[in-house]
Amino acid sequence: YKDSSFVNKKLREVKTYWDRYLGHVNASTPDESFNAMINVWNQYQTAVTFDMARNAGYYHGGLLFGTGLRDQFQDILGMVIPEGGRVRHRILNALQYQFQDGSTLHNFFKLTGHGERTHHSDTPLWIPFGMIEYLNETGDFSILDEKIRFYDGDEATAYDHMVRALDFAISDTTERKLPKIRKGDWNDTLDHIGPKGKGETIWGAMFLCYVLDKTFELLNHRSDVDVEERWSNAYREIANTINSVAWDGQWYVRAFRDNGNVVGSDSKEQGKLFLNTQSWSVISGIAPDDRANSAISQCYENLENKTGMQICWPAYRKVEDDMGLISRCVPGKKENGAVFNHASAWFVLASIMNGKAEDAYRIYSKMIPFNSSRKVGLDRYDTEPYVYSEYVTSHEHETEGQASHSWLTGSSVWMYRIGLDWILGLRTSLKGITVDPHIPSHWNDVKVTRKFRGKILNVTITNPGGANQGVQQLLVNGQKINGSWINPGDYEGEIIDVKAILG
Ligand code: IFM
Repeated sequence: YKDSSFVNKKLREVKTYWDRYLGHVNASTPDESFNAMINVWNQYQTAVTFDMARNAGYYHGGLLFGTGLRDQFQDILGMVIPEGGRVRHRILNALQYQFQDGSTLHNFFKLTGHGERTHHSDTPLWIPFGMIEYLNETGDFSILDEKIRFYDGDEATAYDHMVRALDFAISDTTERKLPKIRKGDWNDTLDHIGPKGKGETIWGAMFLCYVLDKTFELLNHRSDVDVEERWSNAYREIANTINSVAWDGQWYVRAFRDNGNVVGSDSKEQGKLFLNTQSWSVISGIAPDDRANSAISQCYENLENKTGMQICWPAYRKVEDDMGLISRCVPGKKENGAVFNHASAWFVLASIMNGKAEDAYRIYSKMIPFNSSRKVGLDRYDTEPYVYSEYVTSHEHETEGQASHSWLTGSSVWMYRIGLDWILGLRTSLKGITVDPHIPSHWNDVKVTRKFRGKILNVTITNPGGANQGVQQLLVNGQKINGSWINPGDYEGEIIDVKAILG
């Protein structure tokens, strides 16, 4: 780097790399904060998380403490759009940490190839989650035939790894067929609810239903009738059980402890209402309409803060030994009642799915770091105002509005994909991509460019009647199409022109 022409060459390469990377998605809406996040900062954070933040950073040394399998499979959500090949490699690499019975290590150490088997109940389920996301984006079914060794020997195809993960999760359940929470679920701080192997996770049950549902298109595509029948039955049985035992009257409870004592109920003094079981009751499709409406409304009523949604309320102020770390965290921070961005993002998704696009956008917009930091002032916000942080302190603590753990959070990829897939509405599946926006009513004339399976989609959304959702007309290359799915392979040329009219 002593030679300036070499330096200039390298700088050009860096610029070319980022232009190509960021060139996969570009949105133009009336909200400049939204555009700046989707077009630049969100995508940048996705890359930093994928390559760096999980290994070394301000808060976490992945090389030292291990890389989480659950985190790996979510991180691909953002990266799969520009770098499908790298994601393919990462999925196959992660599968080597799975056991023959379908269970997995919870985390692994990149430098040694070893890891820890903690028995977090959700970890195996992120395998099918990530696999389906990869297939939806790329349509590359060849990954399913790749053979990978299990951590305890023998090998099987990636498809078989996926089937074993789900079969394991279905079998690791209590007598009434609810997942055992064991060492925790997505929420790492619920680590003492089920040490005896009896405690149940209701969020985990909903997540299991969601992942089962996510696989049906693939099972159908492969005509895997036996598995489809087995898993459809499992879905129905678990969904029915949730609805018969986990409805608290106004919302869904969060879990049951080893001794059957409920978590997340109005009857409790602390931790009455947990955000995740309300969001996932909708995302998983298990909630009947009246319950879904009540669960979502209760969240707006009790959990909305200046910077997003609080993860639970009221925060724990007394230690509960049969809850775990959550009740030892500072009230209003971390999983103990902070605005936990990852969970808040899922609420935005649920709220959109529940038909509340306008309210959902209010929450989405509050969470955009430019806006959160503006509300409380940079001195209070503390972290980079263009990066999602794991959490922002809620009103339950005197330092309300203080952010922490920037870069190191799955919320960034979820905010990116909820913005792209649900607000702008460009959702992928095996059969292609759909245009189904859920936007604030005052947005008219939105433009999005998105690369997808070797094509460039130039999408224009017009909204003459000030609607939130509902495409009245979809034109592809000037032709009105029936239905809402676009298979890019059906069109000649690299550029596909799409016009959606809301009404
Ligand atoms: O789900 C976890 C994640 O794996 C690590 N950070 C905290 C999240 C919630 O507990």
